[in-house]
Amino acid sequence: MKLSVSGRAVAAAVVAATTLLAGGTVADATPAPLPAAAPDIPVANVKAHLTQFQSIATANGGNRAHGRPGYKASLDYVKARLDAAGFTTTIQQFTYSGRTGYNLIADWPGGDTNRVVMAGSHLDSVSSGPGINDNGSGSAAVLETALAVARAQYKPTKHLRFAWWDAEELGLVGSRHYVNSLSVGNRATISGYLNFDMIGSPNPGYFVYDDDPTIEKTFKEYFAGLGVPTEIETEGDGRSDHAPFKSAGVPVGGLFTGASRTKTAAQAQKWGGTAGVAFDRCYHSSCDTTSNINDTALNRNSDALAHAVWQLSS
Ligand code: DTR
Ligand code: ZN
Ligand code: ZN
Repeated sequence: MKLSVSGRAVAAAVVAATTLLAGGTVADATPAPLPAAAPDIPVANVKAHLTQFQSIATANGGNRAHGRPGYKASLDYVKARLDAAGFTTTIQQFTYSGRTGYNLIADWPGGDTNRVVMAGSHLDSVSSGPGINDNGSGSAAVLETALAVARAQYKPTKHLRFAWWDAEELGLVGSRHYVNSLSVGNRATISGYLNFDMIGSPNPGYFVYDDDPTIEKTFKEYFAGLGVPTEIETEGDGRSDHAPFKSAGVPVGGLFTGASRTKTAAQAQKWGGTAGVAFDRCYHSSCDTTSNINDTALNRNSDALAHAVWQLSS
């Protein structure tokens, strides 16, 4: 549960009074500062980005795939929002299957650049559809969290970096290119990489990657505070852009609401939704549109993303 500022002040006063009554001093009574609390991420803002991605796909052959106009238009949209908000953005180009690929990296000025917290998502879709859940959902939530950092003028101890990958659907190509381009020393500066790939599935589950224990705990505690049970993500390692970071020894974690696997009766009991139906029936299909999103799942995961970014960088 997030304590409000007044709630935290009351809690601190209770600690102080208790300590003084027990013969301690005010210095003993002063609790360590709590990490700054993340702001709520307005799900309407996240959905507005999804509407943009949908419009881009519709205007560009129905997809946002690597090497197609819809991908570059998606990247230009995200970059323009970040530039306007004060981020330092970099486009990293590469070539794959004869087509130019583009990763977008956005650094929030400040913080210890020897301790970098990264949050990322793949921005490309498959060629058969607009890819709004896969992975407009993750891309929009990462974008809106970055914009929330700017709105708050957040000044964390660690350095914040956000990333949008190209060609994940072709085999984690963009994220692998990024990791491979890092020197061993630069890899060591990344204290954690958080991945968000499909976080708004229409028949959602709440899955947390079971990789780095600190990152996993951060997400699990957040959902516990909401009273939402979670399961560890078991669709197999290596299925998204955290894999190249993990292979390079970077602590990783992330969230996932499910793809083509079927929700069990037990899962429907704890999460709602429909048993015997896929978490996302439109996975890699033309029907992965803005209608293929569960707003509650998108909202919860966007807020969990922001919570982890604030907590792990404070
Ligand atoms: N590979 C992702 C979808 C996916 C499938 N299993 C997982 C597990 C964790 C994250 C993502 C995924 C894609 O199709 O983009
Ligand atoms: Zn996919
Ligand atoms: Zn994906």
